[in-house]
Amino acid sequence: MRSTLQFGRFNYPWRGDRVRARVMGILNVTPDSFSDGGQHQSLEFAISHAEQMILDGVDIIDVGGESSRPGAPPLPLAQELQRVMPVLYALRDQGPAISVDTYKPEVMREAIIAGVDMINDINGFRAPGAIAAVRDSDCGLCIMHMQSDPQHMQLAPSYSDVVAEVTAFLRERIEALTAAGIDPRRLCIDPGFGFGKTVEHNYALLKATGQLIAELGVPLLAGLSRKSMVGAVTGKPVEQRMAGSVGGALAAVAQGALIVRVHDVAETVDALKVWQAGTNLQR
Ligand code: 7PJ
Repeated sequence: MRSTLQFGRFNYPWRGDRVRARVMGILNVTPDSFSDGGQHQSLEFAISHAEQMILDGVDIIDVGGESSRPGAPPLPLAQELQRVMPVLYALRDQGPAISVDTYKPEVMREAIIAGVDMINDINGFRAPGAIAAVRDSDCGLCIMHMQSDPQHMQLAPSYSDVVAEVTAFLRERIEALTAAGIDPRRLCIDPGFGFGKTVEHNYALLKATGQLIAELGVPLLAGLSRKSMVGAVTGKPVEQRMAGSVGGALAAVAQGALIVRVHDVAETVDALKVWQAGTNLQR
């Protein structure tokens, strides 16, 4: 039975009665978004944000240097390394698991040297060299589905059956990774909310959480924090989507998601604690 997710220094049961849903906190290291003080200031800001997430009870910190919001241009390799690597080294021994959000094989290799526990690839390890970069490590691998690429994905998302197509994509990537000799216990899957999907596609996938897990036999990570699918239902702008995002995280966990990727760590941790105390989660 493959009933634990094994990644880096960590081991999470994801089937049976010892399951506890985990919170992945989003740490964006993108200087443009909050400061004009350049490299040093963005490092300081990232570290203090991470320290707060640790106080708030985060399980995994997901460090990303490239904005993958719709229409965003790609970030050159050297800049991504410059942003992300100092943060990975600074956070490696602070307690939580460390993940890096990247689709570049060169960043994956450097991050593995720095000792990250997980690589979170919005591109599903499709880049040439991505599988080779991660094969001989023990880090976890989050395989996300994306239609098209960040610059074009929201122009005209189109599926004849979104759940079937995302399932088939994830199955193919699981097979590609395991065919290269990668232990399936290192893998988790992610339907990729907002990545080449309309609001209807996103909710069809959220409702299919249990089906994706059952069909693919791999734990699932759900990332819908502050996304437009939350705004579409609540009518709220991005800065007022916290409660809606917590509701979405609970909907995913109720259907068997193991990890939720969120901006609002404290609120999500509290919601999951009460959720867990008030339910008998059996999967
Ligand atoms: C996701 C991600 C997601 C995973 C981003 C944002 C956009 N990685 N990276 N899943 N989203 N695995 O956070 O709004 O949904 S960047």
